Amino acid sequence: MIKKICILLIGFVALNGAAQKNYASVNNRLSAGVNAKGFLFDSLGYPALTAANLMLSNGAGIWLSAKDSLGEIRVAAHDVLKHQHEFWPGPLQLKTAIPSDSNTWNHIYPISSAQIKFHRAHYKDNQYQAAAEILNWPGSLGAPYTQILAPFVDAKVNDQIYTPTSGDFPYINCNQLIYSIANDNAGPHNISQAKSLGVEVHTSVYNFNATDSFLNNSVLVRYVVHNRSTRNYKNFRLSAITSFQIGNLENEFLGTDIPNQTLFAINDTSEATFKNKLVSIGCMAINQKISSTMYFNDDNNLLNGRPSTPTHFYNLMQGKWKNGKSLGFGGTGIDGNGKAKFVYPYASDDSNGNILWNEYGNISGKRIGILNSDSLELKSGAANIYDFVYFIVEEKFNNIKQINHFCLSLKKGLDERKVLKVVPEMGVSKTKINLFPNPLSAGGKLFIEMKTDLPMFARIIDINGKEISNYNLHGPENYIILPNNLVVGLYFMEFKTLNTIERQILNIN
Ligand SMILES: [Ca+2]
Ligand SMILES: [Ca+2]
Repeated sequence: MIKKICILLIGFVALNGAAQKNYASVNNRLSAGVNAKGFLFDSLGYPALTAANLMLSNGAGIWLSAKDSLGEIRVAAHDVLKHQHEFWPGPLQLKTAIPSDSNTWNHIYPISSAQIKFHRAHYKDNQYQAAAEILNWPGSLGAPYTQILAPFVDAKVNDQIYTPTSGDFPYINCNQLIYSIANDNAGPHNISQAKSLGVEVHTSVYNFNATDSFLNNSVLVRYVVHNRSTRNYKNFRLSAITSFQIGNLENEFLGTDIPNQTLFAINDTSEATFKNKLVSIGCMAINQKISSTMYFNDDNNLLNGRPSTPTHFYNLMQGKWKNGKSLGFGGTGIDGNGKAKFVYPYASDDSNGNILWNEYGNISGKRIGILNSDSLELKSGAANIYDFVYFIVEEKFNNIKQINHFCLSLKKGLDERKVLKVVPEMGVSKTKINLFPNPLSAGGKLFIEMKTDLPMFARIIDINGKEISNYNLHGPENYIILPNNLVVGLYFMEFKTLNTIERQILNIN
């Protein structure tokens, strides 16, 4: 049923224009949806995370925090309980962090590799009408906002302006993707009661081709946080917040797989198994060090209840209870002994002698997990990237071993496909390219070493700018055989990728 809803939804998007929608989902074995506030959510029957007919999460998002130079705590939060967020659709103006109009920007941007392929093959055709998803891709914007919003390839003009009619196309490295642009500056922060950070958050939800069973059971969520304020944040943090619900009942237990940087939930056995399998869902941090995991309950408990002040959020994001008390090792974490940084780690906590601590002695219920990244500097004008993979595991058992096994295989699959490579989101970073040998002779083998996995278009041009030959390059190491008829003299090797262009002198002797 849910899968049908998702397919119908995408059909609707295609017919009526992607820009008119503020919610869409990517579909695989695991489906995920996102809205224009960067929230993976469940509203009007649209799931945050599902597999077939099975609900896995009814809301997932992020918390951001930092102290400013005056020592004041700043927070921006998604509220996984009431779905009233401290994020609004649209970008912020550079430096001033003035928000765009939230209503105008109340859109998400779904795109697929098939749509891009079709566009690239047909954009020159007579009568060709590009799909709404291609036309509406938020590639470029310009002053007073950032020039490049969502990654795209400047196919012909290389002017950093997204013009799909002249062959520009969205850049994605997965099967389906939804892009969402939000900010924390367009309204009051009524959940945390904190001042805003002045950040623009670009959320991408990816899915992958179904050929890899691990990737097929996963979606990747990338948050790129751009600091549009004039403040430098020395201890910026991002936490992934997930309200878990596997199936119909809120009867979950939490767990942390520390070596795999994963927070997960499992169903207790009071709920029927699904086709004789037990289902677990995990959230794994990919590119950031995780400093702690926590949870909170939907109640007024002074330690592990709902956070409602800037300090509450700040403490929880550092692995402490909201009143500042340390997480205890054992029990529910509020009544345990000693200190811990990770909640319910099974036997994966080295700092506590790998003593087993899981949740099986507790009463299962509604579980809201907090996966805390370590603090990082986020300077004015800079951006940090945070990748998380949500995944589903269906096994006969519901313990940490299956999570561990899945995480290792998933990481291998992601690595092999190079899906985690970072796109230069700002579109202005130069790629380091080394040519050797240089000088060399006509007909010789020229090695090109470049620190990027992005597809690269290269050409040799003479000093008058006339093209001699051109090449498509892929991967970090390449070589080309120079034409035999190059006469002695100076040339340029020109390299073009996404929105950047770079020339190097090539000396033929
Ligand atoms: Ca262009
Ligand atoms: Ca359940």
